[in-house]
Amino acid sequence: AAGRVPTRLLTEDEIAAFRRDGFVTVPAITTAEELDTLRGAYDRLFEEARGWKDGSLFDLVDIDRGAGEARSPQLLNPSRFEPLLRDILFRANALAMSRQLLGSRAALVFEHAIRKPPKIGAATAWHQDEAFYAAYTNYRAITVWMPLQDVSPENGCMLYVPGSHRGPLLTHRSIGGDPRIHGLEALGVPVERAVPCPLPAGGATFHDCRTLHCAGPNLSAGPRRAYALGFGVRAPEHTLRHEHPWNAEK
Ligand code: AKG
Repeated sequence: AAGRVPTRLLTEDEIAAFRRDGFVTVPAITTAEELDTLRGAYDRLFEEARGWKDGSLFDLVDIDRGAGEARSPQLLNPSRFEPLLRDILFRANALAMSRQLLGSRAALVFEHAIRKPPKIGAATAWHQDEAFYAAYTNYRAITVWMPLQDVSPENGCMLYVPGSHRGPLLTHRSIGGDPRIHGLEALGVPVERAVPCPLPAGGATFHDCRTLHCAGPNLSAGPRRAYALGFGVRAPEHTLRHEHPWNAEK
C-alpha cells in the first residue's frame, strides 16, 4: 500500500472505545468505487478456487471435501493470488488506523478472506484470534475486518464480547472436538454479553487478538464476503514460547 495516501483516521472516541471494549466499528474505510473493483476480484478468487491446491484455501468449519462444497471457505493471504489487493485504499487506511492503536512500527502480518455462500454459509465459532497463533508467532495483532456488502445478523455480521480483551485466553478446541477441522472454538464464552455489529459495505470492525468474537451464518440470498487484514509489531517480547495444546494435536 506504499503508493496510497490514507484518507481516514480513527477519531479520539473510536480509539477510546477500542481500548475500553477491545473492538470498535467504523462506518467507512474505503470508497464505493474501490468496493466495486474488490467485489469482482474477490469473487473471481473463490470461483477459481485459487489456493486450494497449496492449502491456502480450505473450509474453516468442516473437513475438506472440495472447494465448491465448503460452507465457510477461507483464503489465506489473498493478495498472493491477486496483486490488485496489494495497493488499495482499504489497506492504506487500515494500516494508518492500526498505527494509531499500535504505534508507527505496526505492519501487515496476515490477511484472509472468508466468503460464506448464500443460504448455507456456516457460522464462525466463538474464538480469540490469539488461540490460532503457532509457537514463535512474534506479534500480537489487531484485525481490521471489512465486509464487501452490508452485513447484519441475517448474513453473518461479527459479534464481540466487550472487555474480553482484558480477560484470559480461554481454552479452545478444534470445532466439534475434531482435530481434522481447521477452525477453533472457545469454551465457556459468556454469550449473553455478545454485541452484534451490523455494518454497511466498506465499513470495518477493529478487534484485538484477545477479544472474543464470532460471526453468524449466512441465511441471505447473496454471498457474505469479508476481507480481513491483521496488523502487529513484530518484536522478541511478543514471541509465543509454546504451542497451544489445541494446535499441538492438529
Ligand atoms: C476474524 O477475522 O478474526 C474472524 O473471525 C472473521 C470471521 C468471519 O469473517 O466470519
